[in-house]
Amino acid sequence: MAAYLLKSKNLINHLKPRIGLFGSIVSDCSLSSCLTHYQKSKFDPNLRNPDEISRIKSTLFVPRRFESVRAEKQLSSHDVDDDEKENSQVLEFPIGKVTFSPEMKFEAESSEQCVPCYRILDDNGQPIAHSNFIELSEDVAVKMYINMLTLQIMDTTFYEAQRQGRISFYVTSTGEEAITVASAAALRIDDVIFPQYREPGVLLWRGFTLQQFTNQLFGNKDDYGKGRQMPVHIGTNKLNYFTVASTIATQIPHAVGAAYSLRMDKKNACAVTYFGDGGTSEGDFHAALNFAAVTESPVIFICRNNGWAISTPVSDQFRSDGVVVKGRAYGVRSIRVDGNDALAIYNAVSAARKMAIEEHKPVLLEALTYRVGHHTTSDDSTKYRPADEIEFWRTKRDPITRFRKWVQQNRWWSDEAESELRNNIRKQIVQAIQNAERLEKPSVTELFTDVYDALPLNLREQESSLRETVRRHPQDYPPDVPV
Ligand SMILES: Cc1ncc(C[n+]2csc(CCOP(=O)(O)OP(=O)(O)O)c2C)c(N)n1
Ligand SMILES: [Mg+2]
Repeated sequence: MAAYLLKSKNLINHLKPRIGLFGSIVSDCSLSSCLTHYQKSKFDPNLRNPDEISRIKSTLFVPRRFESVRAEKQLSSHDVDDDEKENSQVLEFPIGKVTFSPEMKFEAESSEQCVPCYRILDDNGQPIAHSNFIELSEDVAVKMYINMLTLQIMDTTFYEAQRQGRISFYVTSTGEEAITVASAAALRIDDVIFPQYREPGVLLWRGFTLQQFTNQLFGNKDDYGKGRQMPVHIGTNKLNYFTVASTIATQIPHAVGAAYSLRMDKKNACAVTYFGDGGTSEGDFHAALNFAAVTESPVIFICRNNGWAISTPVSDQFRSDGVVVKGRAYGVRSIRVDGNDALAIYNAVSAARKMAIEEHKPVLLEALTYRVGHHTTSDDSTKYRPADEIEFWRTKRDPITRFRKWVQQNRWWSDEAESELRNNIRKQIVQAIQNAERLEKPSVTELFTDVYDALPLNLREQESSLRETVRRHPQDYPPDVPV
């Protein structure tokens, strides 16, 4: 990939100022030197228990620092040498021991080097030197691959269905399939998901069927949301998947609250929330990280940093080294991962889940990726970004192709299996669309149910006013909605 980029000077010049943090992906050398070896670290046998923590907490001004048993020790500008330590007085402050310094030194706004990006598979699907990862079973790896490919075919077919006017709206996950599918594979069904809108891969992994996806898109009477949500705004309590929140970032504090409750109930589960880089520009993200840190809640924050929030590039959203560095500011452990490497995502989320549940540590994971599709079917992204940038990520950095190479090297997949699966999935989706179109819509009565136990007067009035309006102007309302 580096060679490709060197050939394409124009592209580099374009990418650098706009998506500067992707610089770390450009050089393979920086990537191979940054592997974390969390598996080598031993688990702390004297894990703090919650009772012990609350005892300590009652002494407000006792400084306490939680030593990480898993995170690598980090060198920082705060590390002072022994002489300095001896000479300086120390301020015992609730946050810890603070040394004094005669030097007036402002903390730099950024470090010289970007935080490295954890990766296992190179662009060619080969494990990079010294990579240390959990061996995936054939079953899990193949299921991951099948889900990623299914998601890709769903996206193509449903996108076309929207263009044909059969559904009103659609959101693709193109280019980001590895993040959702591989993270879901590393979680357990009891882990509660708080999604944004580009994470149907998690639902696929959890067994949401193609027919269920399609019913939701068509808002028919078999849609769990009873036609009340926009297409793609799925929710199902059967799969511990909260309804999609497209009011950006609102799901992030919800996840922390849920995680806190899981911890109080001593559940062997965590909350997991997904959001985009755009979500980190909202106050909810910051409040949530802080709240998670102080409550020591088992929550994993998964940020899909895909370079764009609709037409706003990340360079117009923040000047920090991406999102990963924000974890440290709030006392949240964090890692940057190559979002187009399914194996790296799987490994990082597996480790994060252990930390969250066993150590009561919230974890922030920044997955570097790229939104290859338009923002939604209401967008044309070629109006604000160059076509060759999109093409580069689509052809050179596709996460599905990369993972397929690895699965096929292991002799777990073949060209025949590939074409059989592609045909099969396409047929199933076309059939699901035909079924969904035939089913009638939910009744308008459903618009008013499921919020109040007994319908209050103002809603009863609205309901009868709606019926009356439909009766008087039938031409303005869809004929297939029972009134
Ligand atoms: C509170 C709020 N503000 C603005 C919007 C409009 N909006 C919808 S999606 C979006 C961009 C989100 O970008 P990002 O979080 O990076 O997710 P991505 O679409 O890239 O996956 C915006 C601004 C919204 N839905 N909610
Ligand atoms: Mg984004």
